[in-house]
Amino acid sequence: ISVLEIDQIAQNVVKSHLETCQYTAEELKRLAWTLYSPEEIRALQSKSCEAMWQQCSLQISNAIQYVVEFAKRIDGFMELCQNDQIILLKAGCLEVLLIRMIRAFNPLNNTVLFEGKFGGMQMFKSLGCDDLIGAVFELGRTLCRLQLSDEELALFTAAVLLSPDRPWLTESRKVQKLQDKIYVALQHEIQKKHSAEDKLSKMVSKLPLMKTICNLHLDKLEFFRLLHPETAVNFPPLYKEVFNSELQYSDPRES
Ligand code: 4D8
Repeated sequence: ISVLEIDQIAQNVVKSHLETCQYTAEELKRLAWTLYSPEEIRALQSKSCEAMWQQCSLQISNAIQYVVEFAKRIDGFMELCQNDQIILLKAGCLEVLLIRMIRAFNPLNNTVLFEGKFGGMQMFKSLGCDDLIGAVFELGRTLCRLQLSDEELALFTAAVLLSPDRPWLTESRKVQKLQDKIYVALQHEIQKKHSAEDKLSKMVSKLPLMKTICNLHLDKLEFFRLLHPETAVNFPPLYKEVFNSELQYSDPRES
């Protein structure tokens, strides 16, 4: 593998990331101090659990669409068999969202962008998932400390998406080769910026917490479905498709 090839991979992944980010870095900087007022926070907190779940699933579903588009633009992804494309997206898209979240996370006051304004974790109180939300905000804080550039974010999310160890992959060797190249490009990018040499291992060390969060989210969703089946059937199709536990055939790329 040549330096030229590494550069081409980095360029393609970074371009795909920037084209599918929904907010530019400048937009986010401008928005960073647009906070929900205490009254608005109170209004969110006094929503019913069902309404807040509906609202969050809609936001997640919207953000997933951009992740699907990101995946499609990564060289090599569309050359994988359809089965594997679906497996990688289903398994990886929440992790990608959680990494992308740091662009919309303000560690100075522990707030995150939600429907156009920033708010702290108390805004999600009515979900009844304080442990999940606590873990998400903790991840936000620790990832922000790494001060990742958009280039690093792009390559890291691509590497997470192209994880060869997802269950039921048929061509995991092919996925492995793509991921290897992306990690080489990421290491190269880190060296170029003269960042700490252990930055990559610090990034990788956050993956277990992300996996925990994903599993916690699935547990919460399963429980919510039992309590409020009539609300859960009306969740956005893409959200249902990505997080359904049934082994039924579905393709998040088409929603
Ligand atoms: O660019 O699309 O505008 C989080 C959701 C981010 C969940 C979204 C959320 C994001 C997860 C709403 C609820 C991450 C951005 C905004 C909405 C990812 C929590 C916060 C996107 C990056 C920040 C900014 C609640 C967007 C984790 C868990 C959900 C349940 C249904 C229990």
